[in-house]
Amino acid sequence: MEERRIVILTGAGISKESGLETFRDPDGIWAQVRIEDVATPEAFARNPERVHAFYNHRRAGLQADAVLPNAAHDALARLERDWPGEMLLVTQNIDDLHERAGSKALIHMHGELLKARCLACGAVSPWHEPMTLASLCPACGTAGTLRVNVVWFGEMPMEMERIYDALGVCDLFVSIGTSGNVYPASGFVAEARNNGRAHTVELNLEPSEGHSLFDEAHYGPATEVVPAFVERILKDGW
Ligand code: BJW
Repeated sequence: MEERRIVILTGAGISKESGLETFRDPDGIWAQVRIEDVATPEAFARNPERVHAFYNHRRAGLQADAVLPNAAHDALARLERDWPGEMLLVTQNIDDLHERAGSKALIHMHGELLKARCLACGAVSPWHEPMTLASLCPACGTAGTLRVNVVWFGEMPMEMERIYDALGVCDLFVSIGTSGNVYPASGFVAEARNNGRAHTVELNLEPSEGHSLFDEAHYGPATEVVPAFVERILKDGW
């Protein structure tokens, strides 16, 4: 059991109880704004102020005092610390709650809200303030060339080679708090199954799009089901 490898995928549901909105729940972000207005390269080219405003609002929300890692983020950080084998945490979330909880082996496949990318020089820099068309790139000093460092529809998610390598050799794949609507993350469970040895587990509030592909599932709030699952894995494995 000691050498066994774990890959965990998280989505917006894990941060819901920290006070951040999901996307596709009835009260979620996509019920308030249209994807094509804020989350595509075409939207940014057409109306950068609108896209900046959308992410400025979410960036301020993420930095509110009340938004903190919850028991599910804490449990995954503990699993990484205490698991004797390898563990990779892949998050679709652009918040920083996993790192604030202490996770280290972490990939933000859809980018990070608290970073800016310069379209002139390519530099990625920490960014905590509102972003405007007058903002200067901290690396090259150019004005008007910054965008939030996230992955919009039609763009390639980050570090895909490293993710597929880990899925190809993992013994346990756990999907947490994601609806399974967005490719390529929605295909990770099939990729893990195809390696011929992975046990696949879904932890979510409700069955996701791909629920039938999981060997095991536990439904409930992340702050309850994730700590309980981590406790069991550390004690008894799977
Ligand atoms: C709880 C809970 C609690 C609630 N406890 N659980 C047809 C046309 C055009 C494009 C496509 C197409 N078909 C496929 C595509 C590709 C497209 C895609 O998938 N579109 C679909 C919508 C159809 N994908 C892409 O374009 C991606 N790129 C790509 O494919 O490149 C090509 C390529 C890649 C790899 C290999 C080869 C080629 C890029 C996708 C970028 C997604 N970007 C966003 C925005 C990021 C920045 C931002 O945050 O603003 O990422 S969209 C949004 O969805 C965000 C999320 O990360 C992502 C996933 O959402 P998530 O996390 O699943 O949230 P929800 O709300 O959907 O679900 C929450 C779940 O939690 C629910 O199940 C709840 O029940 C649960 N929950 N409370 C536990 N307390």
